[in-house]
Amino acid sequence: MDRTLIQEILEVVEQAAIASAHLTGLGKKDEADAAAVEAMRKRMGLIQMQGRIVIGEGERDEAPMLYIGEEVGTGSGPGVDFAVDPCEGTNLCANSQRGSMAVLAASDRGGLFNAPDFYMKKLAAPPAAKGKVDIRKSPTENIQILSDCLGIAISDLTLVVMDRARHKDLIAEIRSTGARVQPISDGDVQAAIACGFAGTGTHCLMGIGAAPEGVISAAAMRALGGHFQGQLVYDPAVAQTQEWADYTKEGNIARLNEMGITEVDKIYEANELASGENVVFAGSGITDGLLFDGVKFEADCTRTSSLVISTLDSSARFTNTIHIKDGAKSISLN
Ligand code: VTB
Repeated sequence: MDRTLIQEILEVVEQAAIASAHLTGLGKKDEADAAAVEAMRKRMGLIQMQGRIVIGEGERDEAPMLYIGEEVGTGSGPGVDFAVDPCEGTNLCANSQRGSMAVLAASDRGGLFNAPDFYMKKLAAPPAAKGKVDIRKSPTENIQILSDCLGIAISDLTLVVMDRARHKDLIAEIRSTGARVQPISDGDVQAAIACGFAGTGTHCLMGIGAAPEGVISAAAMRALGGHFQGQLVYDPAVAQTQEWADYTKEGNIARLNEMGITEVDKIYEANELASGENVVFAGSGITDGLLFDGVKFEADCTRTSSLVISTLDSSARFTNTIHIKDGAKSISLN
């Protein structure tokens, strides 16, 4: 991978965000996702690379585009692996709520963990707490460590947790320490990455979300120098999700084993989930969020706000782009 890829990847997420944004607030989450997928794939097709989807919309027989194993790009050039989530937070997008975005992570061939479509227990924290907090420790211990590392009183710490039945005890424990909980309905990728920057008001992400998106969060946090750990969740009693109503713990372990994951309780560090020599994260807002705004449609242009974090040049670029319409007459500065 080289630096020219940064600009290309930015355009990929911008195009996906614009496509989904046409459908925000219409209650059509599948359509919003499909539009983002199509736009992302189309723009990826123009990049001089031998691209490959390692995390995408699902297996080949269940997803027409951006399926796992799909080759993307022109077919010549560097080998690049992608983990994509063209519309992260589809419910947020469908309901025009804050925090949906088009995201992806890219790395050199073999540089992203091929996460199964399972759940993942996650811990994200700022760079100052990297390697100090630990997913093996209790939430109470980690909150004390966070407070010490950040120099912020426990009562001033805000921890983001997805608002799910499975987190009832976690939320109660966090509150018992005196720290604040910000429950979110969806979108733990944005919450994880927000921990990587000071001033976002988000100091930590704890709890269980989707595993594939954990790889995207890990790539961003590795490039930022923040803390991220993940551990696969295979017990339906822990995940407490309707989707696993007919699954058993033993069956899930067998599924993981079939995929080659035998150490099912392994704790993955950010640099194991995103292990390539270089990693790039890119996200573009569909709706407004913590890190950047969503797409704005105007008479003469469309505006996008995005973030690309890259180890290629150790940068985090916040970018506002004006996409000019044919015959535009007046484009305001902002
Ligand atoms: C979603 C989504 C998150 O995890 O909720 C999902 O909003 C899985 O959790 O951003 P549920 O099945 O309980 O909804 C994420 O996709 C990412 O980890």
